[in-house]
Amino acid sequence: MTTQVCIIGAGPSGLLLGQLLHDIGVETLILERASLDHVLSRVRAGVLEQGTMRMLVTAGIGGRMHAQGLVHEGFAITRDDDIHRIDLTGLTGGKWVTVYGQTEVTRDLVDRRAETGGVTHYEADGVALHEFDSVKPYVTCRIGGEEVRIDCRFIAGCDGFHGASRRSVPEDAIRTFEKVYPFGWLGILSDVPPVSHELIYASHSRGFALCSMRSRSRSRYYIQCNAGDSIDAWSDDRFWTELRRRLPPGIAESMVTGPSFEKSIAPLRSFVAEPMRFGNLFLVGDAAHIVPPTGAKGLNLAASDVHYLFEGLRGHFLERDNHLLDTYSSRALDRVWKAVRFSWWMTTMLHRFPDQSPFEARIMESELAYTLGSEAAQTALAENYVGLPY
Ligand code: FAS
Ligand code: PHB
Repeated sequence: MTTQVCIIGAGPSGLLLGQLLHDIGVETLILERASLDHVLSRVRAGVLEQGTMRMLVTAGIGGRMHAQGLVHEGFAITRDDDIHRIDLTGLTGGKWVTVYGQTEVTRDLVDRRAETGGVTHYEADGVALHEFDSVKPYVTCRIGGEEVRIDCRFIAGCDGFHGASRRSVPEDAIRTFEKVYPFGWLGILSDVPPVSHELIYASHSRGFALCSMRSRSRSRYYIQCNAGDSIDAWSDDRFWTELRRRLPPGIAESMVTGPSFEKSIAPLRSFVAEPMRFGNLFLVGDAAHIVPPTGAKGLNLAASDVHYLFEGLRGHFLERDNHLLDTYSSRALDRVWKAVRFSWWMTTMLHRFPDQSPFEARIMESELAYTLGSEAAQTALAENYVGLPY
């Protein structure tokens, strides 16, 4: 088989890049390790920046997103029993975010690729990348039990944190930066109306909590839990009781609870791999970086990586100009590190760290108190939350 760009991974990065390239006549082939059902069963991000929305509209999937997505012009931060609203739109000169689940984004991209004739091989086993430091890279894998070789001009590693792409790079060619947080997020989905029409980020002496949603009838809630926690230790009743204890009484009392139909624990880490290009292999999205979900940046960073790489590949294939391809890594990393900083800052300010010294705990309490009392600090928070420019 041959193609122009072989994309490893059919998550949001791979599907969005594949669609944008397909729409300008660049041939792509996507290799995905999991089944389509498994990819569509994943519950992850919930908040889209306007830049991400623009990319998705360009890729032809604006319809359902605009019909079902919820525009959010602010969110609340609670500090024990106090409630503070962060006026995103007022502080950023009119910007907002949209609540529309990553599961739906993935479903829309899968449907769009099928409609427009793009090829994705699911359950592709043993994907291996070869000679990406040459002008004739190729990928091998097993599809339906048969060994397959795909010759291509470029490889886009869109296969997430645990994928094959970053691991294919020689150790001496890549530098990684990592911080693992001493806690996780226990999240549930439940078909009950959200407790508030906007998100609530709760900082509490018992730990962090987040009240989010997927629609006006489907809630997404998270609580900070121990890094080694198991969902078996968390019945629905125990979850609801703990969530309510971390919220101001007025909010807790008005919360509608019900059975969860999804429950999972996500570990939290900050991670960046530099550079994001190795010859004709480009790392995109979670394959290159991970952020704690506090700042809702993971999916949105994947979208800005795709923006930079798509621009570079369009220059190469349509204008015979490699400048934007050659600057992909530096342009993407500049925005990545700013989002990594913001996600680390918001996580550190809102969570309780078991290993924190009393001095550090006071400093973080003071960071939150200053932020909630300063329009300048809230403006900085808001401009990062709605998304820095590409
Ligand atoms: P993805 O990991 O989504 O997709 C990579 C794809 O590559 C997957 O389909 C995988 O099966 C495939 N793959 C892996 N190895 C392969 C191989 N060897 N061969 C072929 N295919 C392979 N972000 C937020 O903003 N908010 C959140 O609340 C949030 N919650 C999250 C919860 C969890 C448990 C995780 C893991 C992430 C969460 N994220 C969140 C971040 C998440 O949304 C990512 O940023 C987003 O999925 C990035 O998309 P991709 O880069 O496409 O990577
Ligand atoms: C979500 O709805 O899943 C969500 C929202 C905001 C975050 C993280 C996750 O910061």
